[in-house]
Amino acid sequence: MSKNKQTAVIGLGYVGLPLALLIERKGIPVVGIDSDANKIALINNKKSPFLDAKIEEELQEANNLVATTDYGVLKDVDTIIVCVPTPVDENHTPDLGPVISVCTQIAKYLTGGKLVIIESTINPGVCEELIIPLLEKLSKNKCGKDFYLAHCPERINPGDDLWDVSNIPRVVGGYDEVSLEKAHAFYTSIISAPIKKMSSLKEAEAVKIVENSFRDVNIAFVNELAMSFHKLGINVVNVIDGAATKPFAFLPHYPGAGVGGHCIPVDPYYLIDYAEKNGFTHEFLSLARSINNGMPQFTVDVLAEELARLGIPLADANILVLGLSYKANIGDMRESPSLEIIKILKERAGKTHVFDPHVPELSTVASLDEALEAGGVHAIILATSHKEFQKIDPVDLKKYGVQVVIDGRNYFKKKAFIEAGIAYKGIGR
Ligand code: SAJ
Repeated sequence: MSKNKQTAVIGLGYVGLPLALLIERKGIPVVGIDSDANKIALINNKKSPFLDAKIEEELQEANNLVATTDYGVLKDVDTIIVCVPTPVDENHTPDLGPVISVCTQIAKYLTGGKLVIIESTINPGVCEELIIPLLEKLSKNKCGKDFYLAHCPERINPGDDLWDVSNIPRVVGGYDEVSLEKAHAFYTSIISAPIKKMSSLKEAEAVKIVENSFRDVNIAFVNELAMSFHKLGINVVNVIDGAATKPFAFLPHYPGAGVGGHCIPVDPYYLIDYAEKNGFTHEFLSLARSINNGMPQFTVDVLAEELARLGIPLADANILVLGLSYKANIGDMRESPSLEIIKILKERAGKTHVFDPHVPELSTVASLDEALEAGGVHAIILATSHKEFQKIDPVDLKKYGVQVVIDGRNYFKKKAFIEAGIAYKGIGR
């Protein structure tokens, strides 16, 4: 990949911005494009559009990254990387709207042998059945001749200090050999890990869906165990840790209040939907999704059970939910189980307060102390295991009248809560 060629990264979120910063660090001229003018202004002022210390730091050092809302810059680039979201709607139906609208823009500039790489997570068939026909129709150009197309599914683990865009192995598939080689050469020039060539676009599209469906079904497995062992009085976490002493053929996952994020609870639906359209019903993937989607309800049911034991109807109880984001130590609320828990509490409980130090703007109290000092909190649900919650002292909670703690991430030390006289329940322990 010659150094003086310019690259464009479209979509400057959790995937696109770290990628654009990596490309810049590798000395390849890069321009970032995003439809959100506020995000562009922040980035051009070296401010991260989302809470991420690593991104803040990298932005400070990036002197050659330009961000813009103007797709016109595409006429001067030779590699275009698409990193826009591929969400599902409230009925879990895949929404390729962002990909389609970006491709509609790209098609205006698709001359001179440009390479288009799709990083967004898409199901098998999207490149060949939607993206390439759209690009060819709108640009009146031919893939494999006037432009090239590859798929390199994003792999990012928000909040992970060890694995990041520069060292996570990737897979890549191409429309044809030239597309594949071009994309493979590009990623090999910026990533230190192996880049595996897949033998088709469909295989590359399937890899990401499969790796995340694998995680979703494994989480559903332990979530179902947790609900069963809750009845049986068996500590499921101890059992999983026991099984994990087996040095082969076991991969521990842990039960919790639900599965959130932009990947795990979303990606399986892309395969479920595409397979259904092609005559196959993924019963297992669908069942795993419904088990995981049911964990917020299970968490509130356990709360109601514990309050009832103390003679407190849930409807009369004031609840404090700790954690809004879907994952510890980041501020991302996409598909967060906390939101479902809060929705259920608003229908069934007394007053509901929320505190997440990573999402202050949506917290109803500025701190845990503020919620406790206001008095009247009967119970706490820990929905996200932020490290800030580690220092919570059950003796203090008891002093403020908290009677029940439901540990949605099995994060706290159960014994300390029981010794403080607080009714404690985890998820399956
Ligand atoms: N979760 C559980 N039990 C588990 C693991 C996760 O309930 O044992 C829940 C989490 O609380 C969270 C959700 O599942 O709500 C997703 O957690 P995650 O750790 O999978 O976090 P993500 O969504 O950031 O997943 C990313 C993904 N990366 C990509 O899609 C490229 C995923 O594939 C990675 O496996 C994951 O990071 C990772 O390994 O941490």
